[in-house]
Amino acid sequence: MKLLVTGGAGFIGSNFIHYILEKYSDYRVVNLDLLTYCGNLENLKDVENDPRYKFVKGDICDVDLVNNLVKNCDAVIHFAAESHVDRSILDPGPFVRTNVLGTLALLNAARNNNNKRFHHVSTDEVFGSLGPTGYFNENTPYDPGSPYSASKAASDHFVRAYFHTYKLPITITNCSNNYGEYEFPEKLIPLFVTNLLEGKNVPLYGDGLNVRDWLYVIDHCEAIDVVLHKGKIGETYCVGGNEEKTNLEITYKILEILGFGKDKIEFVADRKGHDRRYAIDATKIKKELGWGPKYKFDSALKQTVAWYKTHEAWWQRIKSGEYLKYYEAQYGKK
Ligand code: NAD
Ligand code: TDX
Repeated sequence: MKLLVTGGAGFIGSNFIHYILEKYSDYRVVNLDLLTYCGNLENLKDVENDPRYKFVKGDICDVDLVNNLVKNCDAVIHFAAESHVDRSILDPGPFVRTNVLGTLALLNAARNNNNKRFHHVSTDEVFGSLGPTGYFNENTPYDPGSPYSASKAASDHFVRAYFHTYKLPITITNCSNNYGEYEFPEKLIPLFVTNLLEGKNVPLYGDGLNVRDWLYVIDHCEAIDVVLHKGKIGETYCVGGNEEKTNLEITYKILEILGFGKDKIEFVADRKGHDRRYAIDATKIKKELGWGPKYKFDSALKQTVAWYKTHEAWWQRIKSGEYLKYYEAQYGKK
């Protein structure tokens, strides 16, 4: 099988490419990535010479390019996105462009090339915010709160509309917060870990009591694999780790692993429109496809923290703003 993976140089996409190449010796992967600020080919250094893997630098909004790439693949696994909520609050424009128009360009390419199989990677944030009880499931109405989640919700609607209208063979996964290796250090866990390793404080928004459900990235990759191969066409699957934690709890765990005290916590102004709680009921994917998370939060968090400790050069290059120079030296001018 030949997969077109979009956004494969990002956090989840690079983990997915490693996962697929390790699991399926006869699969080929083409990675289409624009290498925006968070796309990083260093994440894929160990597969760059693998004859089953090919990197194409390009934009998912480039209609001709995506048409050619989609034509030559069996399935599209669509990760590429602007993914950071705080950036979407500062400037929603790029989120609409990539997440909505880019998805549309890929859908049209899939439709124009014999209705190619299309898997769309989405988020639980499209459902909005929960109160202290209850869970999101596949029937929860969409109620996105941030420009990021609004753009992801719009892309989900287009994907579903292409199934309804054109019978494009799609599936969608709506997943909770991922953590693990290669996550860009602007998100909660890698930001806090690397700040502490640099001797800095950790900026906790508001009262620190917002709740997220956390899933180790390899469990997410496995869920996508299962849906790609066994999922029912036209269906959505909610994916979660059943590991609800407040941000304060996560912070305490990271402080403990790294041997720091609570004095490192700096309560800062809250995120605008900060969703209070996300939680996923993943019964459908468990019952219908037999998927469930294999990793436990405490041990996988320790493993993740250990990775950041041993990969200081990786995140230092990003955090010191050296990444662009590094990239150009390694791979030529952008
Ligand atoms: P990321 O920000 O780490 O990576 C995104 C990748 O997309 C980068 O490599 C970037 O260069 C690329 N990209 C951006 N714009 C592009 C464009 N126009 N053309 C081609 N490539 C482009 O994101 P991530 O955390 O790996 O998330 C991947 C997907 O999973 C996203 O669709 C996101 O909405 C979804 N998701 C993420 C999480 C999470 O916790 N991180 C949870 C659920 C769903
Ligand atoms: O500095 C911080 N301080 C803080 O308190 C940051 C960066 C975050 N937070 C809080 C905000 C959230 O309640 O931590 C929580 C997690 O924040 P992020 O890591 O920014 O993730 P979130 O906004 O929950 O979104 C993530 O999960 C769902 C991904 O970025 C999305 O792409 C995905 O769809």
